[in-house]
Amino acid sequence: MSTSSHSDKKNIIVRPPPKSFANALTTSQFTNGEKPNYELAIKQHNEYVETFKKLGLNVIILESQEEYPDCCFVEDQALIVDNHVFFPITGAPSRRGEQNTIIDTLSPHMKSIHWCQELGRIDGGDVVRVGDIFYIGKSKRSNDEGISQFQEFLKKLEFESYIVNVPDYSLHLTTLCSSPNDNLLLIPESSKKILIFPNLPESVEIITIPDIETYGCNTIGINNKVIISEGYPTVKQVLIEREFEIIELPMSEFRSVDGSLTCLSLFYH
Ligand code: CIR
Repeated sequence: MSTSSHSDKKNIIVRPPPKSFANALTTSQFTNGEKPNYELAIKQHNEYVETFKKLGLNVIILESQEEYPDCCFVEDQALIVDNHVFFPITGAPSRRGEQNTIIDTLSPHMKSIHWCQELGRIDGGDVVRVGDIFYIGKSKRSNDEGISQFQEFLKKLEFESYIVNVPDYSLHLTTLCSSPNDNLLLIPESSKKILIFPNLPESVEIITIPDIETYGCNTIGINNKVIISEGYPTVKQVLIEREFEIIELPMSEFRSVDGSLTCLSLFYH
């Protein structure tokens, strides 16, 4: 979702977590190291899928892959911009094989296909689109080479893009912020000083959220609705005040391995 425009959300690709999900990578930013529970993760993933079905999207469900504990985090494996795709080389070597099924599923629907070249590294989770401007996180998963290749791809499509440094304690840029519509950016209070978004249009309102609700800053907007994680009252309140309809989803098991709402999907039209 982080690269799709708000009108792009017609088809969604998801993949349920595999039984090996307890071995997913984690920074433990959001937990004390406890492992996710597979059964509960499947239940939460089903709720996620049902939500998009109810919203009228065409949901494409890929098969889980036992050999890839992180395979449910499909967002990292493709950067789709207006049905043009850039396939990244993801920062975590253990996750690269997840991409093959995504390439096969997406490619027939794309207007053009572009490939990250060695030694570029970039994860889909490092890209946040705010209206027609792209912010690309420089994190431990994305390097200068990968970022500049993606920026070239965006330039050909006539989009502006800027680099935002992601603090070491966070996995991705999307771990810390989201733009539920073209004119809003949700970020945690302490990140406001660290995350610099160059050239942000004046029409964009930055809403700062208490640090204790950092995880809740990752949201998915669809028209006047916003999907948020359950248990983040300030996030909920600020969005209600701006007249959004809120859909809350339980995300505890994905949270424990740094996975937010946007990480579980890829959108195209
Ligand atoms: C990982 O470390 O790669 C996974 N455990 C979490 C990936 C989250 N993806 C995302 O932010 N797009």
